[in-house]
Amino acid sequence: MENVKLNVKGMSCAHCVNAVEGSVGKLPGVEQVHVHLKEGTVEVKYDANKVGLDKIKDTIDDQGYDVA
Ligand SMILES: [Cu+2]
Repeated sequence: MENVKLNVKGMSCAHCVNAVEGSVGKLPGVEQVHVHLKEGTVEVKYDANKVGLDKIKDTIDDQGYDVA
């Protein structure tokens, strides 16, 4: 399992948390996803054999947020 903390801009409320956690959490291979709203970060635990970091970043981007 890989553990990564991404800096994500634009998340401001519970809706954003749900959008990010919901979409990333649905990806096959993602074990756990947690948004830290005040920090502006997203922590993801994932199986690198099943899902790539690029895919995770793209998914957050698709929800309308900027991944650093
Ligand atoms: Cu929001």
